[in-house]
Amino acid sequence: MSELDRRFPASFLFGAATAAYQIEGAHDEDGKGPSIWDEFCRRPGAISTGETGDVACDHYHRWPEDVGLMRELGLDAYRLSISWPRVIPFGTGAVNERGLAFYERLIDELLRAGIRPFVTLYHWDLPQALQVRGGWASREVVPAFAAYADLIARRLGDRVKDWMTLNEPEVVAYAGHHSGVHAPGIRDFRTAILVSHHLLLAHRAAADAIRARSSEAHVGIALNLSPCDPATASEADAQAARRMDGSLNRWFLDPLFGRGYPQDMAALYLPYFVRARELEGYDGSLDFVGVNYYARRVVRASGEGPLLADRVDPPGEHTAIGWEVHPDSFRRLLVRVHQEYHPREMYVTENGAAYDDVVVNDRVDDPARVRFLERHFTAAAEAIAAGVPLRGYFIWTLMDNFEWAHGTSKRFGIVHTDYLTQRRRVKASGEWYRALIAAHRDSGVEAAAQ
Ligand code: IFM
Repeated sequence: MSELDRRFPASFLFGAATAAYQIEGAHDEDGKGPSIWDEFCRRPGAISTGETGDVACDHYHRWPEDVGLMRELGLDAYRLSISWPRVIPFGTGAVNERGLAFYERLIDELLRAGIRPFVTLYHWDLPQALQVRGGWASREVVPAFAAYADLIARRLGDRVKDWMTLNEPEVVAYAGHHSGVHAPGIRDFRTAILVSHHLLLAHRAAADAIRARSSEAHVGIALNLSPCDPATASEADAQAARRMDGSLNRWFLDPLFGRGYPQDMAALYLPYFVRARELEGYDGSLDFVGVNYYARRVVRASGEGPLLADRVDPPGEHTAIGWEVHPDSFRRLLVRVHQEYHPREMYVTENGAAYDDVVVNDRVDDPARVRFLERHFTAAAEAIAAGVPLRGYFIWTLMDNFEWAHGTSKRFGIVHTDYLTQRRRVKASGEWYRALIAAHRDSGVEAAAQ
């Protein structure tokens, strides 16, 4: 472990993350309403394996065992999301008490196990009833999200202190409304831009609602961020990389840190409608920024698409989902967010890798994932040494789960899920993580004793 544990401060939180639709299953149980993913998965061809998340990891029924696993791994914190249609089946109006009770039980059990819950309000499962009314493309979604946030903060805010409003608004906007590879499967760039704007407004409204209910709340957001590098030394590629950076990173970071939309991007998007003035005076007032990092983007100029920029697949090492392994970009990204935006606190809210894991003699050996994690934790430690206020790190993901358009074909877990039996097996990477966390605890104890 090369003393990796000693490179994190004593208070550092080692966690793992999941999302409701990817693990819970029980898609229509106990009064839950349908979400856009329940609907999307039923469209022929939407999911490469033809699966749905109807059962996923059956976490809705197996949560005591799953909290037991977290305890066994020694996690300090667990990032989960709440399914909006499980607690408000039609998105607005009547509350489903049985759905809320599920999250109350889960959170109580986490706290009993000494695991700090970090709760995401929106990890992509919009109530289908809201989609019928226009979904994120409709302004109506903003007060609806604020009312949902108010309900959750009122009912769970005595026990949950750490909140993320949205997971990866960029993916919600573009995968959901431009490429259409995610629910609701819309393919229209203008809609995607409008959705990104509503997401930012909804973030702010929800943050205000949470803070109004709980003075101790610590509110952030989880953003998918990546350095964007030009494919060649040409000026055209440098500019294309800058546009990609504007769309992926700055379009969200700048407004959240009170700077409004980046001017270069607002000018580029003008033909597609930007209500930039609505963000005047906007300050996302984040207590922390959550960074979801998987890979950098390598970009070249192109004659097509609104950004006139294409992603290039660089040579080198890749994971089973085809993403480049590039830990130094992770360090660069963390340092950049700190130096350019000065967030009070930062968390890695997701980082991890998909590999084609197999069970052999009842064990899952995943040396490539262990190596991936070692290199990325090392990059995070280097960022901390450079002054980044990084407070915790959530591995994506606790257990193999429903990987959206890839179904269950991509395994990111540090715990293996056998989807036929629902048996969980801690992988070698899970054992590696358990050892890292235990060593970190011991080194903290030693430091305190000195
Ligand atoms: O599984 C997803 C997660 O829901 C959001 N961030 C990326 C992960 C891997 O694709």
